[in-house]
Amino acid sequence: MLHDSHPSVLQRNDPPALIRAYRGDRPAVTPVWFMRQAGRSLPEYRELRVGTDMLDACLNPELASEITLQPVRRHGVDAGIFFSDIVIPVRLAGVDVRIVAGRGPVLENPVRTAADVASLPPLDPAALAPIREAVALTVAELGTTPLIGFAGAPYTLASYLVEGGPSKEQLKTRALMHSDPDTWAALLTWCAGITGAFLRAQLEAGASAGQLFDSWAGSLSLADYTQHVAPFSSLALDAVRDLEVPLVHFGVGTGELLAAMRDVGVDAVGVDWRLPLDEAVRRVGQGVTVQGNIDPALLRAPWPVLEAHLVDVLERGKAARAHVLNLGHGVPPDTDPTVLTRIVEFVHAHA
Ligand code: 1CP
Repeated sequence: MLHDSHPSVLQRNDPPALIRAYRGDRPAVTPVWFMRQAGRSLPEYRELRVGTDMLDACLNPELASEITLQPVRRHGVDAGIFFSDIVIPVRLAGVDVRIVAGRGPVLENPVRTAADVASLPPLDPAALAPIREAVALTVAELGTTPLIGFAGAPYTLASYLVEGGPSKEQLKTRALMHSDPDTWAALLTWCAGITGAFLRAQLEAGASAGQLFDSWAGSLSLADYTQHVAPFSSLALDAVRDLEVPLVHFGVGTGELLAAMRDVGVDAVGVDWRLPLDEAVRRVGQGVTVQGNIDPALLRAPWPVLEAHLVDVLERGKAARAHVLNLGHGVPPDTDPTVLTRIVEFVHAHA
């Protein structure tokens, strides 16, 4: 019967290694994928993107789907990650945000006052149609390889809205959190709503897992994170909990926050390169899977140096209930993609 061979049915009966690992059932071979595996490290990506604005590429279903598939074909990774951006739901709500090459998301009018927050527009669910279409196209092509959907966590999204662009320490954002807690709560509630809807659209269209990127949460104290940020990350994930797909929570420099990030209610936590995985496991316990944490800097080291690092990461990952190998942050744009393929081959051969 046709519907018996649909990928989601196959996955329910015999889940792929990645989904098993996220759920805590350690597969024989460690699954591997790379944050930012789609993108500028691939010549085929650079070629496809010529003449197309970043956010326009994300909203073109055929293009977004093809870019998502490129690294899966090339590297044989255990998952695709949907090609999009955390600011896509901001743009789809009608906020003027652009991605400036070499810089990142930039807003014409930053959101800083109670009046700015009150005038943020709602996200019309119909606007998510290109996302649903791109995911459906991609899942159909991927067959049994799972697709990971993702969204930005409310704090990281809010930091772009308040700062107006990329920022190292998010000073204005963290000042607003303390100076005007009501405006802060309204802003993070808006972010949670749009980002939760963006993630839900991907999961409903066929993505098999969801990753919440709180990339810049590492600049927060544990107290600020717990009080002013975590409740809104949890709210964003409430939008998808009924779908019962595995959820992953990642940030950079979040060693001190890992247990609090786990407590938002996820199946796996992503760990950057600063904290050895066995120490991360000591902090989060056996109730979650860990994901990480190759140092992206070592992608340019001679292979024997990188191989020794890989072995170390794989061995430390054995402290966890299950481990998904990834980088500690995204693939740097100037990475030699053949190194990524070699990592996948090595991890798949390493029991
Ligand atoms: O022209 C280009 O190629 C633009 C570069 C680029 C790409 C390829 C941007 C701009 N976004 C993306 C795609 C993207 N963004 C993906 C694709 C899927 C994949 O991983 O292969 C994902 C998951 C994101 C998510 C994203 N966007 C995050 C969270 C992940 C992370 O790296 O921490 C963040 C913080 C953004 C904002 C953003 N978008 C783009 C850039 C350069 C940035 C970061 C800017 C900054 O440092 O503040």
